[in-house]
Amino acid sequence: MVKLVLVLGDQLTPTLSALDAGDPDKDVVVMAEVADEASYVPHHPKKIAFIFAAMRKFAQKLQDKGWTVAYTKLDDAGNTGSITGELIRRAEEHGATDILATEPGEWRLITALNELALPVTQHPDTRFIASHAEFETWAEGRKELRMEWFYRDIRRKTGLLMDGDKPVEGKWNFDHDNRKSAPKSINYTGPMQFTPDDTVEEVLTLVETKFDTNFGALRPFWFATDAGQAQRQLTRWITYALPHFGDFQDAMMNEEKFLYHSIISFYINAGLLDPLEVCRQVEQAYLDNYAPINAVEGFIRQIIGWREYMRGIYFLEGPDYTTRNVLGHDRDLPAMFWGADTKMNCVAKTVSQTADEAYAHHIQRLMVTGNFALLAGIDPQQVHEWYLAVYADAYEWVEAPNVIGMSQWADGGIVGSKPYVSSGAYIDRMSDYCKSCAYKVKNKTGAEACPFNLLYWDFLIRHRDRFSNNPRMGNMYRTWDRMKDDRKDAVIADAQKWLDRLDQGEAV
Ligand code: FAD
Ligand code: DLZ
Ligand code: SF4
Repeated sequence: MVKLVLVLGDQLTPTLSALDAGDPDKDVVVMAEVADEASYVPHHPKKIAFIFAAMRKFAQKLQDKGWTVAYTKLDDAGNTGSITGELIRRAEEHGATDILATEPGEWRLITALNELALPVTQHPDTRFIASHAEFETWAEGRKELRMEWFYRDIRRKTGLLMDGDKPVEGKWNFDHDNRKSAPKSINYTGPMQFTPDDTVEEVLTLVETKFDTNFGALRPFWFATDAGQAQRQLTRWITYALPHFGDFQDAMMNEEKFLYHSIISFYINAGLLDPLEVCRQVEQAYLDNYAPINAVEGFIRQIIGWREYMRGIYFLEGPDYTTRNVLGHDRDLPAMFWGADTKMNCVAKTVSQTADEAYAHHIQRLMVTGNFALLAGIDPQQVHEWYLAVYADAYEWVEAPNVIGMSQWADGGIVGSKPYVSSGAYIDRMSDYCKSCAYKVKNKTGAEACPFNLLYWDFLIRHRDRFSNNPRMGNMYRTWDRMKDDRKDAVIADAQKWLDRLDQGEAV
């Protein structure tokens, strides 16, 4: 009996569990570009183009290997517009009665597949290092789910950077060495840029026609769209940038979008690169004495630590995770997130590079746009939908814990023991943004004061009851308490004035 094998746009991996469970001689692979997936948030055009182009190339690869692939293009006549609709249509067409799937990375689709009229077997996504059961076992009975402890278990499990049962060089974490501020210049020209071939060009024309009002620039389009190209980017990065990755991991620069970052999250998350294999290649650079331990450990921790941990949290916490709003924030996301004018140089730079590339690095996401949204009290669900839309690596399983948890503290501290908030001083220390900003980072009050300086205190005071007993935040409150009353009054009044202008739609 014929079965359908569903392959989603972020499941472009030859060893996918659903493909392993199918029979290339009998079964039919279903892949579909559908309106529902392309519009559940207004995805960045580069993200849509990347996924469609990579899907088309992956479908061709499967065909070359002997699979029958029922591929639906977005503008095909008969396209039902949803994954479930396409499964039903293809089941009728091929007389299939069963569907094999790999568990999607979003509750919405998991539920839709569970509710389908046809029987669907959802196989575990074995591209991750920790299974749901392993994460649940690790989490069980713990008071706090701190990533660092989970990460150590995964180091032991994979043997990465291990010397027997001890971490190499005697330490698990070298983050202390990874906080250098912005250098004068960067000795790396960024990710490999691929000229669109005929397949990519056809997709670009389609995306241009159908998604012309979405936020972000489609062209120039330079992403890798198959596994070979993605590996070339990884090799280029290991060769030219990895040795510097650790040092400048947290730095931000006006004229540098990519610094020494790997720019492989699009590719890993879509399935073009295998996370463990990526880590093994990076570990090899350390074993060959090519890259220092702080760079290599820092990078491997992002993948086997943070990436796996975020997925664990998403599935542990369940479908309501994205709606959490422990701090009760309800301000609308301001137009500056969609490219409207702002005088805040750090926000303007982060948003404009996001519009250009569907990419911003971790610290820009966390300490510029995320920090601002949290301090200003923006509705976390709107923040979540923005991140899900604008970044080419954003799928709910990884985006939501990063945004709802790490960045907005809307989950009440499951991901972060304290909120990631800072005044302008942090941004000034880690970037060259403040030098060319209309605001003055040294000013703590007044019309020219950096808004981060005002909003930082406003946030801490608004949430004093919740945070003043947090041992990691006591210093902040002690600093506030030592300030003169007239200074405190000025900070809070100026913060309110600034927020009022934001609410009135002024280009603040
Ligand atoms: P590098 O800086 O070179 O890091 C290497 C790799 O580590 C990344 O490719 C990624 O696979 C992994 N990684 C690093 N940090 C994280 C993390 N916190 N969570 C998961 N993986 C991580 N990452 C996504 O993949 N998708 C998202 O939707 C996403 N949303 C984010 C939202 C916020 C508010 C924040 C603070 C972070 C978010 N991240 C997300 C994590 C991180 O910003 C990106 O993984 C990283 O910027 C991708 O760029 P890179 O490949 O150059 O990464
Ligand atoms: C993100 C995305 C987009 C834009 N389009 C499609 C699509 O047309 N077809 C498809 O199979 N997948 C797409 N995706 C990826 C899915 O949204 C993703 O599989 C789920 O969000 C689960 O992670
Ligand atoms: Fe951002 Fe404030 Fe610096 Fe301006 S002064 S770039 S708003 S941190």
